[in-house]
Amino acid sequence: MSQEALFPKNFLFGGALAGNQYEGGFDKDGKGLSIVDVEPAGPERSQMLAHPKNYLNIRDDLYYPSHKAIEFYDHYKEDIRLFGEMHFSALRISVNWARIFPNGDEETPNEAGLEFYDQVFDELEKYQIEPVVTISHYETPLGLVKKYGGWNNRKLIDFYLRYAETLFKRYGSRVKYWMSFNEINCITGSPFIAGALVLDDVPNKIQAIYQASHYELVASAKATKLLHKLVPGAQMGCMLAFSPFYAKTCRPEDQIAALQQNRVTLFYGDVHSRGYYPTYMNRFFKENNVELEITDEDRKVLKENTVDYISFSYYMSHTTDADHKSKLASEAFEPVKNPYIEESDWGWPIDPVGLRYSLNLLYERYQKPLFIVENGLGARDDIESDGSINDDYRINYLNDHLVQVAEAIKDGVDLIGYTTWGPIDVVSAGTGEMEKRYGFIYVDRDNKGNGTLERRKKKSFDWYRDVIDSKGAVL
Ligand code: P53
Repeated sequence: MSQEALFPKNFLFGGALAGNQYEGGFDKDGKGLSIVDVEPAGPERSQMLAHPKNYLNIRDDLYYPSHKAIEFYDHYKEDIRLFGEMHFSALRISVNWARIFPNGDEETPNEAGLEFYDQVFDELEKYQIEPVVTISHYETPLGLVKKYGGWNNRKLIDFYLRYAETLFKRYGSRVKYWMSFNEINCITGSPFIAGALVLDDVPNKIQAIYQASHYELVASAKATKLLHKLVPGAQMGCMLAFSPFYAKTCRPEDQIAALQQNRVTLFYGDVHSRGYYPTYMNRFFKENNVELEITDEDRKVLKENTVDYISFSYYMSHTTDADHKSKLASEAFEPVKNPYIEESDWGWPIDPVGLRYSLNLLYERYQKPLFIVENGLGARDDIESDGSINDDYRINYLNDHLVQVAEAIKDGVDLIGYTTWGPIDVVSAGTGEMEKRYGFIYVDRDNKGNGTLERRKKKSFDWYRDVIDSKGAVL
């Protein structure tokens, strides 16, 4: 126990969610299909994500967990009350794009979809929980894939802006912190999830991925410009999945490998924060036959509309060496084991100190406020015979990470807040499982969609409330 407050008074403390992973109601009140709504659970999921072409229509023989998720759509009052009981000061949510523009290319928004979020924001206000909003969290309308080919099409910039403008006008008075794209760098490893790209038949995938990245970066800059114009005082952040790469040894070649591997992610922060393409990309593009369509207007928009803050998810660190360096992030996961750290049941390295390292690295590089908008442990939970759920492993994970966050603040890092991933159990984005749980609140639903949906507090529920109340003194 530190016995002193470790976090500043106005520090935002809470949880983070994405519409498609908890709302359910996938076709309610005029919502269209999003890309997630055709991502099945089970072994087909990874097949689908790698080769989506033949999976773009709903099939009767597959189970799609986003369709029902945990049915927050009908339980939002109960769930937000529980977040209020933990004394959250912030909740990060995403607006589910296809609720607002069902196919993505309509001229006018779906009013019933907008009303749902009015109600969610009303409920959050009751408990003085500040909403933090992701505009696009892996849920591009499926119509934009089928008709336009996803983010490889420049037209998506305008569809995205129409959607963003609708949100800024409707909710601008209630939301200060916005994020343009969740884990934008994940497009390099998961082009369907993060870029709505179907690359089954595309020979130069790297070309396609970086062209789509460019359009997303321009869309983000244009949305930033619009936000600043429509809602003075509101802030736009970029959002990175940040898992730093360590070099396996002090061999100089291994250090270069780690440097280059980190740039696969940092490229997105660099453009968002500095407003121009870093020179190290020239060589990468040349060596991979990538030629991007970038207009003078794009360059101007990027330059003039950099982000206000840098947000990121942190779950793990990675290790690499000169023999294992790879071009795209997904290929780089776990090729080299780090003997100094343990792994979760899903093979994710657990490295609290890596979070302090990341905070320092990002703050030095960008000199802008940071916001940790995801962190947590996905684990199986068991209910004891007395009904309790003793998730000490989750408490330990979060405790150790928060201690390192406090160290980083002492190091001088300017940090807006910390929101844990999935404060209530939700569908896993990567695997589609319900039983990879992150929550302080257990939801009775299994991998196949069975269960009563009852909400039950885990041991970590009271622990997190005490952390928030004491501003970290109990850590
Ligand atoms: P799940 C991979 C690596 C790091 C973060 O992930 C990732 C992913 C994608 O799976 O995604 C973020 O549910 C994402 C959330 C997601 C969360 O991490 O696979 O922003 O939507 O649920 C945890 O365990």
